[in-house]
Amino acid sequence: MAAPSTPHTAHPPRPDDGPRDHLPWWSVLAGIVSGIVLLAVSGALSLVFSSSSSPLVAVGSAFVDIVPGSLKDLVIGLFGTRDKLVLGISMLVVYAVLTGAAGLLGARRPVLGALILVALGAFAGITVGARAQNTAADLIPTLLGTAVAVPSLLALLRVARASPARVTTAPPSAPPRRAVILGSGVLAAILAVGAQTVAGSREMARRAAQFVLPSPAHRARRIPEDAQIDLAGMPPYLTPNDDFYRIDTALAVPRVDPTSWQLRIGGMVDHELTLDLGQLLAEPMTETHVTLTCVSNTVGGDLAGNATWLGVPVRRLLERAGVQDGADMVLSRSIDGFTASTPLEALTDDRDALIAVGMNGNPLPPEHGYPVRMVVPGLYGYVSATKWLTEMMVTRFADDTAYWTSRGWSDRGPIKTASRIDVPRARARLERDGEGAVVLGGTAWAQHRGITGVQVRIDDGAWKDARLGAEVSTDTWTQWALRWPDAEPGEHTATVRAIDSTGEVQTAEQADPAPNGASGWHSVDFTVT
Ligand SMILES: Nc1nc2c(c(=O)[nH]1)N[C@H]1C(S)=C(S)[C@@H](COP(=O)(O)O)O[C@H]1N2
Ligand SMILES: [Mo]
Repeated sequence: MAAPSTPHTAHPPRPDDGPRDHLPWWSVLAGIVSGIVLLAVSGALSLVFSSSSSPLVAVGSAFVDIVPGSLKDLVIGLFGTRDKLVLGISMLVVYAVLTGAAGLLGARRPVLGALILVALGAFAGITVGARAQNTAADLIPTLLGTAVAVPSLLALLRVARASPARVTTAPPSAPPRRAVILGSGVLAAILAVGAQTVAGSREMARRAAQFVLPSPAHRARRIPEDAQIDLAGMPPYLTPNDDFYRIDTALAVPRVDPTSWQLRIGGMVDHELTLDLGQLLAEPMTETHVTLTCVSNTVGGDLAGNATWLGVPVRRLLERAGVQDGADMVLSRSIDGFTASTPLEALTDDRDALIAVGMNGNPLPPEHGYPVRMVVPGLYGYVSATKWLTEMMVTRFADDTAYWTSRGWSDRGPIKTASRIDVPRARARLERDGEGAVVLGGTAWAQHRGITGVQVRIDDGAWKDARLGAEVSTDTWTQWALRWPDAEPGEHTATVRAIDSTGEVQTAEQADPAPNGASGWHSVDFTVT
């Protein structure tokens, strides 16, 4: 098999000429590097367009959307940060294999290598184009990335082929010099892109921080000090924004431009409304404490957080729009195409359902929906808490479904009464105090009904009433503590259950998160010393 000759080759190399083993590896590397060029160039340009115009983000998001709904409790991690990382790494591995193959095949037939790269670019382009929030302009990063990557591949393949053994008559330094020049060009491009990415995200954070919140017309109740149980290891009563759990299908946090943001309210209404951010911020603001919970939370899990939210009551804007008879649902839509179907009555009764702009005294952090999201007390996030909100359509459950409800999750998402042991942690040790007692503590919630009691059982003993921290509102969680006066040293199991204001005792019946939330009692094994 004749290797491709360079212009400098005086004699065609013989089949066994040169270190053939090296040739494919350099070509594979050439393919991978040009693949990186594609991602780097398009990734950098996506800073100018939108996060969803990045091919990596678009392909990953498409994958997330295709995963069947029945897998949601398995892929719950997908929505937590770590499994997003796992998805990203798996995608990069597949991509490295494909671009490596482009290099390998390109070693023999450069056109074939180039075609594979073009095909990858086209696939990415189609995926980018299919994202709900993208416009034709969002294709530009992928197009330009591919346009730069293909000549890079051809150039790198030439370098890979120009191994010293073959270039017999060329000045000996020519191939290395070319390689150095090309290599450093690629490296410089990657570094430039990296720097841009960091600068871009800093700029984003800076802009978010500049947002000035209006002061509330209706202030939230001050949180009494004894809402917080004074016990080491208890979570803070209000969850700091940085520690607030994050669940969404967004691989890259959508970058919403506050200056062009608009909220449309339409569907079964008498008058459609459109508000920009200035108009929304000019509305009288309500401040309220609400505990948010994810339907994917498992018994004892931590996909729940409590914050002080600031926003405009949904009720007021719906009144202004004039909801028509027969409607029973509002389909809210995020800039990235995520939708939630919220029962109309939860948005029009007297609860503090908000179109929120503030979280714990700050503008919403980007990952929690900047600039505007929904917060509805009493409902799981998947049917109510749309982040990066852009649209609310008044409609009927009979006519429309939302992101998760079209994947098998329940239409109605009332939060189940739940309780959790935070102290001690599983398999931890509790040391007896001077009087031989230990203290257990935890959190209970039944949003919009409220917690009226928490009971704890040690081993097979009787249920004992825990002391409750102050109740701030029925929409927030309540902390509890139980002192066990004559704690016996040794291994024990504690179990907790809550009672809500309807008098209902939290069910012992175990259920998985799908389709409408986990149930069962939380137990913790621990040792008294
Ligand atoms: N745009 C968008 N909004 C969303 C989601 C999403 O995937 N996309 N997930 C929902 C779910 S399932 C939950 S539990 C809450 C979580 O809000 P948080 O991340 O601020 O805690 O957001 C809701 N809002
Ligand atoms: Mo969720």
